[in-house]
Amino acid sequence: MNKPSDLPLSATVAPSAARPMDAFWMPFTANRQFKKAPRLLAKASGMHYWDADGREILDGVAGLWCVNAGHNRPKIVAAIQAQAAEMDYAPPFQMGHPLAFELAEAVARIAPAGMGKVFFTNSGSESVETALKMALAYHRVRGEGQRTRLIGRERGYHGVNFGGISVGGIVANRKMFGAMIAGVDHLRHTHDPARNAFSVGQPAHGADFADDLERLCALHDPSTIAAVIVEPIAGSTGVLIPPQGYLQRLREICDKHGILLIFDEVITGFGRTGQPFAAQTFGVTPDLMTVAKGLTNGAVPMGAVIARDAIHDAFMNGPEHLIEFFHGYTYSAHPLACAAGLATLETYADEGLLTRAQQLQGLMAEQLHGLRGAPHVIDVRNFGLVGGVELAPRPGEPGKRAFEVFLDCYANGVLIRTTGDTIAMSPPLIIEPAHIERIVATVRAALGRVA
Ligand code: PXG
Ligand code: PLP
Repeated sequence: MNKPSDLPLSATVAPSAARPMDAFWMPFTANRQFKKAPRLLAKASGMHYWDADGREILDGVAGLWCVNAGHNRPKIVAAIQAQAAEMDYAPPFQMGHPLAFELAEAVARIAPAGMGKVFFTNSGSESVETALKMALAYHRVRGEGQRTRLIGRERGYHGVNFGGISVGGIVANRKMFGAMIAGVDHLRHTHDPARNAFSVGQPAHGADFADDLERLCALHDPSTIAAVIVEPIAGSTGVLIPPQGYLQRLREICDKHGILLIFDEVITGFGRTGQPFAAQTFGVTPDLMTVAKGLTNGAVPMGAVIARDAIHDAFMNGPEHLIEFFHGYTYSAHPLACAAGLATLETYADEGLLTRAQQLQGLMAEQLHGLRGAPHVIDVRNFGLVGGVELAPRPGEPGKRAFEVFLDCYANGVLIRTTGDTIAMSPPLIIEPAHIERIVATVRAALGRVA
């Protein structure tokens, strides 16, 4: 019998009329609008998706910033299939399986020096909750349990669980959910279009935005602050590139006051910026790093917190029979995810993908900044293989113009992502120059068509 992937799409996907859509409450989706005109993906390979009608769509966002090696890569597919047949599940508490240890070693090998400990989760959101708890507990095991405050940043996205939305700075993700966790404050964001619009790569102005942390230290007293969490590049709030010197300054202030620095590398991890992690690209080593997405190429849900050895070691001092960190998930280090992760890291290494953005970022920058002057464009931002194109909002209808650009591009066979009125691009790292040109040309044509 044919494998499903050998069958024509018409045989694998029933016509939409036959498929009721009422039961699925879709995440981060305008459900009623979507169900009136669904966009259903059915198949994927390399740089492309195919929709339910067999139409080819060029993937300009690596799924959702996660499919860094491109879709359905043979090693990854084979590893997941083989592991599913060999051992479906192994309990992660007081038990282990070899692939979990192998994957942790493989992740530690590409992490910044001194960050050699890997705690597995199942998503970016869970990685954030884990890192925040790790930071609080770290201070407590060292006798500084008074450090309970967590500092996030305006326009930060750290997933959707309670800790993540509390330190996060996206109003829509917070306003419906009450007071959230207590003892959280926020740095101001770094977006400064008046000085930095159309910057190529890192903006020149704004290292001093990091001094906002000194203001919060003065307000709360630094001895009450456990950790600061920021995305090296903010993705979900419209691709905000750190100003030159900003991350260095944050690191210095954290060091001065004994505050842990957490980089949320869920989007920037695994090659997006031209090094395995943005920490390496920007030359700033955090204390904890949250990752997910590209860890398994999006093929099986998995995340991780990568910790400095010294943080892990601080927990390892009680009696040996006691659990050191009361935290973990049923599916931490799931065998299928570990198999996918190992095959993903092998694929990245085989093809040099973790540094490939270095070769393509020049073309990416040139193409993206070529959109300056196109209708509605008020800013272009880029770094590595990430691009953001910000549009002037249509008066009274924030986000609608960008969403229409998204629909127009999709109709013309290119998948992009929009957040507010910013178009985001984050293609698989296997992208070829002609694909970059096609994505940008499709966006340009769409900009010419939307009102
Ligand atoms: N931190 C960061 C920095 C993220 O970008 C998460 C945490 C949460 O990961 P999970 O796996 O729980 O979703 C993310 C996720 C978008 C978009 O359109 C980005 C994300 C998720 C959904 C949409 O930019 N990033
Ligand atoms: N809720 C209940 C009742 C549970 O028993 C568990 C785990 O055992 C959870 C939630 C947490 O689930 P997970 O470990 O998949 O995050």
